Amino acid sequence: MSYENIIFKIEGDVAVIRFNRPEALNAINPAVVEEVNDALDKVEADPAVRVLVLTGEGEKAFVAGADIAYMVKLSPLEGRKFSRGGHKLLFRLENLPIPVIACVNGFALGGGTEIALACDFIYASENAKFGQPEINLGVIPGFGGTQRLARLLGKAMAKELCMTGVMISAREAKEIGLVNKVFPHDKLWEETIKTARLMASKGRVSLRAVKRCVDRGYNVDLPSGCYMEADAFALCKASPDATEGMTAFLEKRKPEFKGELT
Ligand code: CO8
Repeated sequence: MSYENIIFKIEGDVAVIRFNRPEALNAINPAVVEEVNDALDKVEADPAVRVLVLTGEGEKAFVAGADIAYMVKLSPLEGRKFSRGGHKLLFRLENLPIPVIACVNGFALGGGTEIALACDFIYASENAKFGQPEINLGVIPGFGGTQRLARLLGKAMAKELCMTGVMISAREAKEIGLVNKVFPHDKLWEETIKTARLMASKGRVSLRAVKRCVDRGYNVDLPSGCYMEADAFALCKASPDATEGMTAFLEKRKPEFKGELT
């Protein structure tokens, strides 16, 4: 499939999806959803890819939300279908076996904040803006925002963001725990790639185990989560990467992880 709405590149062990509709501030429509799904097929099929980064093309936006010109024409049932397509894509992103970083280079509004929320963590530039402005359009978030915001930030903060529709700065987003790190705009990409490459140098099996344990363990009680962690620890121990990592430490050298289970 050739892409018109995203730019997809694999740069060594890091794959990059760039939302690419700068004329509409990278707003999402079904064509974007279809192209991102296709790019995820390629990411999943390539064992050399260790980390995925999502970002926006252009200086102004990561994603300024769902495409309002598209949404205005939808019937209620078509709206539901669009929302479910977004949910499916974001579950897929969340469940990828590799880490996903949202590199938020500008506006991340509505669906833009929701996409970033489905990534493992968010790095943002100083001029990034987050928010759920759907209430200003007479609707509500439709790509999981009411759910993921409440789980990440607590119910009260999720309600305030979704009920006021106000935009918050990257600094405010960091203060409330939405964003991990904020960088000067011209340093954001370099810093994101540095972290992506650092994670890519780790064992694939253990990266996957961390992601699964944190995500799956989050919604269960602590003893069940710890039980899951012990099983995942054993799985990592079955991987040659565990032998390599510990032997390398004892031999005072850098480990070389193969990312295989047997
Ligand atoms: N959809 C379509 N076009 C957009 C969008 C969008 N979300 N955002 C910006 N654009 C377009 C503008 O219309 C404009 O186009 P043109 O040049 O042809 O007039 C161009 O991008 C540039 O935008 P502005 O001139 O408005 O740029 P400003 O710098 O003045 O403002 C803002 C930037 C503040 C980001 C402003 O564009 C804005 O408020 N955009 C809308 C943000 C928004 O409300 N997002 C939420 C959308 S709803 C949503 O995401 C719901 C997700 C789930 C839906 C599923 C259920 C169906």
